[in-house]
Amino acid sequence: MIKFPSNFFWGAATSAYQVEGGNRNSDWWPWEKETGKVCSGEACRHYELYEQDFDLAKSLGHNAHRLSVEWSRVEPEEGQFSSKELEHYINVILALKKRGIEPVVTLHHFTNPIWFSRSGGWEDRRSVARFLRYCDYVVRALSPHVRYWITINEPTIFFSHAYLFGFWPPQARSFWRARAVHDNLIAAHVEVYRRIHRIYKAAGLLRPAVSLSQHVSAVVACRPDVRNNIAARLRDYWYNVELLDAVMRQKSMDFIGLNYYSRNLVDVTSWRMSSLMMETCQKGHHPVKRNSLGWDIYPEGLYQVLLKLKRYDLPVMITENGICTSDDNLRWEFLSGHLKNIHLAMGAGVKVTGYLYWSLLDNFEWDKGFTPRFGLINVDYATYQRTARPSAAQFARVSTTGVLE
Ligand code: IFM
Repeated sequence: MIKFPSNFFWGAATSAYQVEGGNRNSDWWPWEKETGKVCSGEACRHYELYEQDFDLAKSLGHNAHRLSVEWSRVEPEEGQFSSKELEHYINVILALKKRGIEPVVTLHHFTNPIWFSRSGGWEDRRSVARFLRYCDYVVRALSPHVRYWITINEPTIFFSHAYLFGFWPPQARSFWRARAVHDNLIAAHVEVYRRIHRIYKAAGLLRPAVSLSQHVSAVVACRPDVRNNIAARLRDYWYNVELLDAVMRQKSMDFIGLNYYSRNLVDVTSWRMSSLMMETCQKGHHPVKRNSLGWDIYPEGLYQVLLKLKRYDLPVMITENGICTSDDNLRWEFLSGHLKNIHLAMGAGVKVTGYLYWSLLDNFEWDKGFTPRFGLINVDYATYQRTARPSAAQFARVSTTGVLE
């Protein structure tokens, strides 16, 4: 039996674009149509059904919930803010608070307003001031109700997928463009971090806790030869550590928001940069179970990552961890396996403050569409009917008692 602290945050995470539906002013919306990808469309209709979804979260014993504000709703045209949309997010936050659920609010989760993308996006140095202006507007309004903020979700995934590997809009494949975005995201995070603290201080509010959500994978050399070891070190630095180090140097993290999913099993066949950066074992060495997108299930990696983060000497909140699968027994195996490793890491001195499963609902998984099912709650996309999965009830037993049997 494993016991977690009584003040532990238990819950799930979502992001606006993936669940709300109807985000027409976001850059993903036209991109889906231009590229012939699956359209996010109505997504889960969470924009209308959020009360019902939070009732479910409450009934599942959640005491925290991570959500994001969709920038393109709040500022659909440059400098023109929508008080109606802001009001919506205030109501969403109040709906959580009414149910005794602590909101963890993300200000940027992959999507941008169309006007922003068309005027240089994150490559443009003006992006920092633009993002700050939007955050200022949102934070002033939500600050009386929110203590936990995530400035930017998975900045490393964002700039690599959108600017380096060309998977997501604007589908660039350029090291230098990605680098410019990387630098601007860091600057934006630091500015917003400072602005949030200033706003709370001026209003005499309790000190907020501000972070970003960093995607960290367990980088493991398949065979420990020189080339694999070097590639593993480089990858760990590029994808996991560099950005974290940069924001830490600027003292702009009150806790670490950690998104952990899988391992990266390094097996490189050449010294080419692309191999060093991306090549993984294709030979089925060290086999483990996988999720429906083919990602390795590797719970011990979470323990390894948490121990690495210990050097920053900050509390860690798991802001995402989850599995897409059609096998709900596997979901529980995944979840309980990761919880065990969190507990082990806590025993080894890592201060973990909460666990937010990705995701509360099945949702729009970006370029992969609606097929991957990450939810504790099944969404029937024909009727928008929600049904909690058995794993959600198993997780509820942990979240309500703090005990994992
Ligand atoms: O769905 C995404 C989320 O938007 C960011 N983190 C990873 C999840 C699963 O791919």
